[in-house]
Amino acid sequence: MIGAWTETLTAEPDRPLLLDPGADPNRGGSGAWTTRGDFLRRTEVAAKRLRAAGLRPGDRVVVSGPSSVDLAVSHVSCLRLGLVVVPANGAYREAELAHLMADCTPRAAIVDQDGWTDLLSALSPNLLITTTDLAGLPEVGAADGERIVLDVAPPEAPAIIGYTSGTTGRPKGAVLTQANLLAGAEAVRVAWRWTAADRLILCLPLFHMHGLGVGLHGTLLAGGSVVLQDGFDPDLVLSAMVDHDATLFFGVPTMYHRLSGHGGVPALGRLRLCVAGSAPLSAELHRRLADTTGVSVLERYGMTETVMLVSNPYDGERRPGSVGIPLPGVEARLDPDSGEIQVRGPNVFAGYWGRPEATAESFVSDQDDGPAWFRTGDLGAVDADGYLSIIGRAKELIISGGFNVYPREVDDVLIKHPAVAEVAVAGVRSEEWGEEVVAWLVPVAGHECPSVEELREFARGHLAAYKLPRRAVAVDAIPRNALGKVVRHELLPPD
Ligand code: MCA
Ligand code: AMP
Repeated sequence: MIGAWTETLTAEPDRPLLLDPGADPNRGGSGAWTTRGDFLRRTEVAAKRLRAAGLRPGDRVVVSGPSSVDLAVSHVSCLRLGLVVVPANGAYREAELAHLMADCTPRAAIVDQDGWTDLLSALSPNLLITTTDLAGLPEVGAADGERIVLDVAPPEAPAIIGYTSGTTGRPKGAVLTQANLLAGAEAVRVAWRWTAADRLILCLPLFHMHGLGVGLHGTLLAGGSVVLQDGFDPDLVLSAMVDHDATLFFGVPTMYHRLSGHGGVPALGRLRLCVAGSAPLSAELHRRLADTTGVSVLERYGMTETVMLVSNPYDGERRPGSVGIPLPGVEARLDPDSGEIQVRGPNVFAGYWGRPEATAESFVSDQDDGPAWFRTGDLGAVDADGYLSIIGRAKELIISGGFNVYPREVDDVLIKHPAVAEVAVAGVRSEEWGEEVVAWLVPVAGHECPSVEELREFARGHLAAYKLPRRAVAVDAIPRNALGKVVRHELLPPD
């Protein structure tokens, strides 16, 4: 991966590459871009400082912060040194971070999140902790620097561990190799005709594959440029499209939903390509955007474990309600019995960190000696002309605004409320969020059922805010099967 980027970025070093949110003139910044040459130099210096601080190839490093050039530099410098980046959602609370830390045992953390330094050092007293400006790390003299070799991680070396709930259980670390990252970015570069002339507006967080593995890595591979925004603000997104002559926008359906209600939405029509993913884009929203802006949004399908898998075509019909056809290099099929989508290709991850059993369970092998197929946990249907639609999920998962919520993780926190005897959460359709977390509760005898506000307050210290229920429904019993397992699809949506 790294070799491919450095080759692209070495040419024409003065071309603009990244605009920091703080440098954006729309926010009072200087308008100064970080060029390709600046970025290469900064990532080289940073990688050498990380090495001088004692980090070695294969060490895990938690990286988290609002989007910024410093964050991108930190990320890429880790990859150049062969470190393994563990992106972490800034909304994580202590319990979520503790799980990640215990699971991947990082040696260092590069974090800009408020309060995380204390939290992380309490969780792991020997952890090397710094911010994305690498404050406090040793400087490296020219002679010492010469001896530090960069960009030599082999294709099979782990590069990122992305936490995701997979099909079951608590979040697991999906190990993506350097080769997986390259394959993931290369597939969309080719399919979406991504070139050095492109300019992306990127307001997706850099701790998920959508923003990181597609938005940032794709830009580095194609040699395009990117306007970084730290969060989604429709005014800033739309004005940036105009002011920076953007050509690309990538977003989750919740962002398109909010943009569709904004007076400035025709600005989307200036772009060469608008891509949606991470959750289903409703056919209705697809059509509404086409009617108001003339844009046929290109929907694609991916996963943390695989980067991108399937995409509507750049040329040809972008079919509402479908995710399209497999990307170059990706094979996809439906399991004949369950209808599960199974995939294989150079983009498919190496396995879950430290979990051989979970890894084995998530692959199926054929008799044909070809690579094993990864079980996505998504259910699909294929049209006669090969277009794939995602029609359901075999896995217990809620996707709210593009963020994954694993219901049992929420159940396990809410059940600790003293007035709750039984609880189960599930996703309910929502126009804005796609799915909304709703909690069904059986109160303890003699207690009032807690309100949703009370439940949110109770759980806020333990769960990232996007996992908190948005509605609560009191019931007499939670539907369960003969084994006592919650049957979530029998939880009836509130009116
Ligand atoms: C924020 N909140 C949410 C969500 N986001 N609640 C439910 N679902 C969410 N997704 C909470 C906030 O914590 C806050 O809670 C309240 O909602 C209001 O926040 P608001 O300002 O409206 O939200 P926002 O900050 O504008 O965020 C909405 C968002 C964001 C921009 C859509 O959720 C987002 O960036 N989503 C994209 C995530 C993503 O990149 N996913 C890709 C993963 P309170 O008021 O209680 O504090 S999937 C992936 O990577 C694969 C490979 C793929 O296919 O792409
Ligand atoms: P994550 O584990 O966060 O990478 O989420 C991956 C999951 O997001 C997939 O397994 C799908 O369930 C879902 N997903 C991604 N893109 C789409 C899409 N275009 N339509 C429907 N679901 C999607």
